[in-house]
Amino acid sequence: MVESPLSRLSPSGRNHSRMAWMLPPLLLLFGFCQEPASGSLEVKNARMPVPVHSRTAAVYLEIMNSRADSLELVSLSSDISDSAEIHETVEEQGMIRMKSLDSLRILPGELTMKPGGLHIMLKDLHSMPAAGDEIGLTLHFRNEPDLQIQVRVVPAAELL
Ligand SMILES: [Cu+2]
Repeated sequence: MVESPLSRLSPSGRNHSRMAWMLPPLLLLFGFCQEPASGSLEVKNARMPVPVHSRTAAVYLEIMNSRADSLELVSLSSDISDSAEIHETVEEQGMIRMKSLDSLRILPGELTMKPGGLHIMLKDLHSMPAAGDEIGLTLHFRNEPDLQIQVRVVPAAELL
């Protein structure tokens, strides 16, 4: 990789305060942003109840869409599983079950994923996270750059 001024502005180089004034123009120039919140999209309160087995784990979060149009979440990838799906909880003939969605349209405003509703489901975990851990999750959108977030692992009782 070519050594450029940008490489010295990585998040680890926080003591380069002398160069901080250069950051906004550079971000504009390269259309580049490493923060989990871009101007048009913010994810808050991402959490995962401690999984009880390695087959599945649920993730709940809030997405704030500040764009004028809707966002479309098309897929996810996590650092503890190969498979991550968008799930919806539905009631069919008196039975509660989960349905996998191909994509999720997020209207302008706030969308809340919560137990008994929309959620993200990780399958076949490579490792079993414990309360206090953080796992990495990347959200892929059709019409917005990828968003990388950290998900807090919390005791299941915290979600009730
Ligand atoms: Cu599910």
